[in-house]
Formats: sequence, C-alpha cells, structure tokens
Amino acid sequence: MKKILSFLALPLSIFATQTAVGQSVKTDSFTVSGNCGMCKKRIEKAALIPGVTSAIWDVKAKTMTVKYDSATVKKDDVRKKIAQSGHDSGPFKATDSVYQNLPGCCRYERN
Ligand SMILES: [Cu+2]
Repeated sequence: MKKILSFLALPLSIFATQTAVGQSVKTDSFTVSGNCGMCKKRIEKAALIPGVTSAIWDVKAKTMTVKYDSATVKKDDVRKKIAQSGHDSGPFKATDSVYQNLPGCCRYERN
C-alpha cells in the first residue's frame, strides 16, 4: 500500500510544480534604445538576470521582448538592468558616463 501511494504522489507533485511555474511566467515588450548588432548582444545579455528565461531585442523596431517569472523578477528590474548597460528604456535612463563609454557605433540618439 505504501508503495502505491508514493507512486501516485510523485506525478502529482510534478504536476503541481509545473502549474505554479506556468502561472507566474509573463511575456512583456518595451522599447530599448540602440543601433546595431553589438547593442543587441549587450542589451540581451543585460536583460538575462535571474528569473528571465528569454530576452530578444529587435534591432529595427527597438523593441525588447522578455519572458520572465513574475514571482522572482519585475519588468522594471529588467529595464533598470538594461539602462545600467548603457541603453535607455523609457523612464529608465543610462548614466551619461556609461553612455559615453559605449562604442561610437552604439551611441544612439538620445532625446
Ligand atoms: Cu551598437
């Protein structure tokens, strides 16, 4: 009897874990300033903080799409990280010194 119970409990616990994760996974898109393929690498690397499972920046559209676990990380945390890497994202701005340290081709126009 004991064996049968543990046999039943295992698949159930796996199912419960998957459901919990599935509910907190969010996808969001937002604008990130940048120019080129080097920017893309830098921006996507900066966005991949713990809790972020996917980060793809579209060079032409200047749009970042992230998938993340909303239980561990917030969208604004990701945007702040990207800004720290030198790329403005809406209200989150890179500091002037970080921006000035970007390679010439990466210094996008700021408004
Ligand atoms: Cu660049």
